[in-house]
Amino acid sequence: PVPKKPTTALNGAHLNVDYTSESQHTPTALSSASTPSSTSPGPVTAEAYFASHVAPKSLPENAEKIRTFVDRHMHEGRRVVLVTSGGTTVPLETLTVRFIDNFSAGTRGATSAEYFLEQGYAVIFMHRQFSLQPYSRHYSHTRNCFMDFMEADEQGIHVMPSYVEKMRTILDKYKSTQKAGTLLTLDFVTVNDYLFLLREAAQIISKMDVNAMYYLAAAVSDFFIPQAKMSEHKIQSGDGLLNLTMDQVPKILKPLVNDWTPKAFIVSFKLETDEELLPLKSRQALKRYGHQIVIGNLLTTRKRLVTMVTMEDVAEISLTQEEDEVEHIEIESRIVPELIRRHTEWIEACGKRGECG
Ligand code: PAZ
Repeated sequence: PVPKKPTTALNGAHLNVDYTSESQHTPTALSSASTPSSTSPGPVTAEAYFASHVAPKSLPENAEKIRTFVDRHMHEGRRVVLVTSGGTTVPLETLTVRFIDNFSAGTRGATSAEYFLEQGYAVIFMHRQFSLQPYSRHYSHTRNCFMDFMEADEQGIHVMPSYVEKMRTILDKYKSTQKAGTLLTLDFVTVNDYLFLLREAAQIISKMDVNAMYYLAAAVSDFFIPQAKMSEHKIQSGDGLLNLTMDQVPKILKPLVNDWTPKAFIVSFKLETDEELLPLKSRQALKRYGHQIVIGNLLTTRKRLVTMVTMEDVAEISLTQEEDEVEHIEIESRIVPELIRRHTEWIEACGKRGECG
């Protein structure tokens, strides 16, 4: 019989490597992961999280960029929106070889950012490194590689005539955005990068008294391994199973709404896969955090149907099959104007109450 090695706690941590078999398992890291346990201690508070984690090195530089960007656009009379986009990673090791990721390519965020720019907003685009970006999204990644739209001859390299018109429109928008300096892009990789950057941005923007909107479309990890409990080096396979126990990521919408930026107009997204759960979870988020709007969407239909939930009403925004598949209308072209309309109403109402900021 194969002797069973004792469970090894890495750095005295929750991350346990459990060698249940010496020879029968291939040495992959995530051969088994735990489901939420009823004995879990629950999420740490955001305060405790920030006190026990190290900020990314790029934070001071990014903070300065945000300050300069917001200051300029505030003085030029533009509204500011902070868009989060793409997924966060959860590293399994400090010197990271392996990490847990999610599906989001950043389509929602990158597409929405374009529509906000078109409507005159200055956009802070906080995105997962290498995820889709406004404008270049039309020609990046494997489905729309820019090289498929080009040809070469003796004169040089050209865009193929049938694609010129569409590409010129996008190129013009891209160039005029660059010229106007209305897009600031900042990236994150891990959930830790994301949390520190969002807090920093919110606190800076809040101090500057600008009527900002937050459009939180990023897919943020719910579980993570705290720095203090993480293996420094690559987890050794030991030819056995790996059992992971992860902590819950703090719910940062609460401090965002109550402490970091209490006067902002905040729109969060809620993703579910079970359509029965979505309305309940969307309403729950709205009540729990007290912000302005939750947009509910399902993984399978998110590109043609979303539900906008506020304390006052519930409104569906949808595309018909023809609009989606034949006309290629993007649902963000309907979500963003509706949000801008509501943002305007909200600014006017809070102006009357003397509570804007
Ligand atoms: O990046 P994408 O366009 O493929 O997906 C967008 C989305 C589903 C991640 C976004 O619409 C969303 O719901 N974000 C919040 C996810 C959540 O934490 O519930």
